[in-house]
Amino acid sequence: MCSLLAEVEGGRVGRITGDPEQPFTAGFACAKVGRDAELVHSPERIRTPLRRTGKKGEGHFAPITWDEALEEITGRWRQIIAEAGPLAILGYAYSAHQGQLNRGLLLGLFHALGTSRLLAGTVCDTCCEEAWNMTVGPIGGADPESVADSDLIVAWGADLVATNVHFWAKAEAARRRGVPIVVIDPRKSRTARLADTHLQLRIGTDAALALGVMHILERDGLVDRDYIGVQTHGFERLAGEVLPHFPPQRVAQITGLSGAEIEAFAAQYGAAKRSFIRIGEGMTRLARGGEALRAVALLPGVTGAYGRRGGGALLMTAASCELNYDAIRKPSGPAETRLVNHSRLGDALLAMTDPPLHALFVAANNPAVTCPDAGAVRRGLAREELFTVVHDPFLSVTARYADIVLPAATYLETADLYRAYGTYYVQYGRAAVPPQGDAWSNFRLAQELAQRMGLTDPIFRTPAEAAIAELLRGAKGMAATLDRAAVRDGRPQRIAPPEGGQEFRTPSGRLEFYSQQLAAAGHAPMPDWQPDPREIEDRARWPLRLLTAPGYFQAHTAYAGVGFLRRREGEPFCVLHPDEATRRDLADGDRVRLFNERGAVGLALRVSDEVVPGVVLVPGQRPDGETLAGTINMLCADRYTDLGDGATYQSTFLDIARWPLDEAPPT
Ligand SMILES: Nc1nc2c(c(=O)[nH]1)N[C@H]1C(S)=C(S)[C@@H](COP(=O)(O)OP(=O)(O)OC[C@H]3O[C@@H](n4cnc5c(=O)[nH]c(N)nc54)[C@H](O)[C@@H]3O)O[C@H]1N2
Ligand SMILES: Nc1nc2c(c(=O)[nH]1)N[C@H]1C(S)=C(S)[C@@H](COP(=O)(O)OP(=O)(O)OC[C@H]3O[C@@H](n4cnc5c(=O)[nH]c(N)nc54)[C@H](O)[C@@H]3O)O[C@H]1N2
Ligand SMILES: [Mo]
Repeated sequence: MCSLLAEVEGGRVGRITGDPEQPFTAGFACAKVGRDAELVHSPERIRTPLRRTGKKGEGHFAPITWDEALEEITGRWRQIIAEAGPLAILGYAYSAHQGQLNRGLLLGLFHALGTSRLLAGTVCDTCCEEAWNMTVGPIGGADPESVADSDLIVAWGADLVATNVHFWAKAEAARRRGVPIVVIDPRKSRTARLADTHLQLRIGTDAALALGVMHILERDGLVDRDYIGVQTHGFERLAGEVLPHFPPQRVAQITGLSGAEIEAFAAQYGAAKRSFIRIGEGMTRLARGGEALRAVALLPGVTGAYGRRGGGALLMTAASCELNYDAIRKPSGPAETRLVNHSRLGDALLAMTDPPLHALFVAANNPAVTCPDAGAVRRGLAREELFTVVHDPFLSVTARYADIVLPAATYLETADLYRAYGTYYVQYGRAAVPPQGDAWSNFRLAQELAQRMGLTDPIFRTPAEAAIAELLRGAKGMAATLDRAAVRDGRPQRIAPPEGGQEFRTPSGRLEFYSQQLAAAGHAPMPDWQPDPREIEDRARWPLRLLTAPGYFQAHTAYAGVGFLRRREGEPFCVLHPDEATRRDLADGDRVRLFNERGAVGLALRVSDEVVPGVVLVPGQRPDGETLAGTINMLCADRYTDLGDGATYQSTFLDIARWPLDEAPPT
């Protein structure tokens, strides 16, 4: 969450800058957000509600009024509920760039209606979050501003220059004081190229590296016995049963790093008192991602860094923002319902029974591009009898499959309360400009649909300001200290945890090397590194492994409607190591086809040593229309991670060939 200043002139958004008064945003906005005037005023925005006139997916629509659209939607929903019950509707709103009211109240609508609900977040953070919760507990990590006091900074699977420029700015400031920056990433990201040390390990081997570092710390007497004794649980068992299996030679074999690199990093980490690990999510979007995250999140417990300001680890901060979310998200309705996992949306649309899904509502998500097995999602969306409504500022690929498309307001056109997931701030943001065209905010849409569906919960008639008061009522932890008047004033509110070391919210109240909760749920109680059998099988059939990473000038597809940023990001491409390219007689700039048993996509080729042989990197998820054909997620597996039922984009194996090919794609 950035704190932004938007200049407005003549009803139009002009320059957008970071608020210099908010210490983390510190006066600058990233390359994407700085262009949000072009997002708001993009000529590609949908101006009115639309009804489909062509085939699903074709994108032919005719304008209708809001009243016609809402009548049709609520009429169809009422009919479906009468005939098949509310579970035949799948309603969801995902994240986009919204605050708690706009994201939450659509969820509240479907909660109150008792429809099937989406287990959201599995494409993003459920795996890493579950792993963190089992290790540290459901609480935020180290304060990113404390990095001013760090003596070592580790970006572990986080491309800070792309996804966290404000943290990167703090890291650079620390480096000017002589603090080294280490990047642990399978590719030479921009962040890796700027770092002091880059450990270019193999994809999915982080647990082995972290356990190998612990092995050396234990061997060399660099563990903080006092801290371990008081603040952690189960280290002795890990040291006795797991760490002996991770001597440097074996870790080198697994990770592809040299023994010297591993020794040097362990010595550096062991010598540091206030080491700060910024953990990214990318390393958890694969089969054994949960285990990887657990192992990395345990490291600062071995040296006691969790106990010192400037030390510890940060995955996310959001869990420490304990607002009264239920007031918005769960006004009434059944506590339990049928859940659909984001990663198997296609399956659910195609094969769910008792009852099958007859209606789908999507807001702030573009599953036809961003979900795993996007081909299956599209086959599901193409079902003629599925009544689909999409609420979006743009005619996304998903919206092209809708029966009714509703124009959505962006965050600059609506008031909301924003909670950060990478910093410890909360802020009320007013609307900078009114909704463009006939756009409605999610909040307004949820209230109108709820009223027309006959829901009587007061929250569906509460103005935004009063709804924010509901979020604050009964807030816990640091969020309980939020002053309503100060929040209403619109200034950033800091809710950082009190000083005094990382709090642990596990059952033992300590950092859990050994987790009884995991054991009880049938998982390994301690982290380990094992090869994944299905990955080994897939690897035998396909020569390349997919590495995905966020685009620099695109955030998923949310900026696909900003021409400038599309051009800055460039033609959708993949990256292959020179050896792999030479072997296939492919050259930089060629057009290529990436394929596996799920499908094929067409992209431009860049040949570079950014990745090692055996890997193909595809940054971002560019919608078809920008690519030569398809979208990368058509190739991605829909299996789940070891923890949290998350998406496994990077457990995808594939091959590459010249584009186009004369023969039919091999399957
Ligand atoms: N510019 C930009 N910013 C964004 C987004 C965007 O799309 N574009 N998306 C936003 C969203 S929704 C999210 S969730 C966050 C995500 O932000 P981050 O968590 O920082 O990004 P990740 O997706 O985790 O990817 C970071 C790095 O992980 C590396 N990686 C991949 N596999 C492995 C592995 O096995 N081990 C290790 N050590 N590293 C690995 C990738 O090469 C990549 O450089 O970013 C947000 N910010
Ligand atoms: N291959 C691959 N796939 C990935 C990832 C990866 O690393 N690799 N990362 C995954 C991650 S971390 C995430 S979070 C997901 C993101 O997946 P999505 O949530 O599908 O991502 P966006 O492209 O941000 O989609 C948001 C949609 O919401 C619309 N929108 C923006 N603002 C608003 C609003 O205020 N109201 C409404 N109603 N709509 C709005 C945008 O126009 C866009 O169409 O993608 C996942 N997919
Ligand atoms: Mo995400």
